[in-house]
Amino acid sequence: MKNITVLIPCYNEEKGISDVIKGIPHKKLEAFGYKAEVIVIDNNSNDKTVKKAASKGVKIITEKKQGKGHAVITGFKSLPKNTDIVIILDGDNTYLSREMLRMIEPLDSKFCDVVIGTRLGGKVKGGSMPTMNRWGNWFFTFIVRTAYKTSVTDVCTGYFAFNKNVADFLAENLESKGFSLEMEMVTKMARMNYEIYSVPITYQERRFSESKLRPFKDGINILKVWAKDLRWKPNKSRKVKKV
Ligand SMILES: Nc1nc2c(ncn2[C@@H]2O[C@H](COP(=O)(O)OP(=O)(O)OP(=O)(O)O)[C@@H](O)[C@H]2O)c(=O)[nH]1
Ligand SMILES: [Mg+2]
Repeated sequence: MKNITVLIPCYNEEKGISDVIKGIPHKKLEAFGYKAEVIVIDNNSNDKTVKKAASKGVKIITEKKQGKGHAVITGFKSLPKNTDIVIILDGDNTYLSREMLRMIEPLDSKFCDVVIGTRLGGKVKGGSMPTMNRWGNWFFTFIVRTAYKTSVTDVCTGYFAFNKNVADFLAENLESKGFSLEMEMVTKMARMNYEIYSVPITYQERRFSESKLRPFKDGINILKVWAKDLRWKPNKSRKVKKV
């Protein structure tokens, strides 16, 4: 049996979190030899996020420093020792936890080190991605593909699967506080020559809660990280274990 740890960063997601947790296909995963543990990383939510997650019996970690970046980095640092595969998944129920098995297969078959769930190469439902965000996502993906020579097809996605050694590398090397996290993960993983590929996923409309993304301000921060990491170099003394 291989152990999967699913990290779900949340800030005021009382309307989405239950469905995200309920949708995790434990039976199907077990049939394929995986056991999944879920960790919700809460960031000072002032709604019923924690109560709802707790009622589903998952582990909850509290991160005081606000921001998705802080939450995910804390998640990476809190992984159980026996974890083999790490999944990150947003808590707003815009990504489908039931599509998880597809995220894992390329890791299991040693096709790559990291899997990105691609919305741009998958299904973008209804009004889930406003035009400006869609343009932004295509733009960021294009500049990463050209400058970092990787084949990723959706840099700003909220659905990732990593081999544990990559998650350990990220735990030590990430600095993003907020929404530049995904850009920082992809650019640094590309700099480390980890093999990153995408599988198509569904992106559905956020139905109840508010988006925390501020397209212009966060867009600038994402671009800054892209530029900064062009000069980022891995620590030579670190031995990189790849697939
Ligand atoms: N822990 C924590 N999670 C956060 C914070 N901000 C956002 N998140 C979570 O990160 C995920 C993505 O945030 P969203 O607001 O959905 O941002 P987005 O998916 O880029 O934007 P939309 O397309 O509008 O949904 C969600 O699960 C949020 O709850 C934060 O400050 N702390
Ligand atoms: Mg979202």
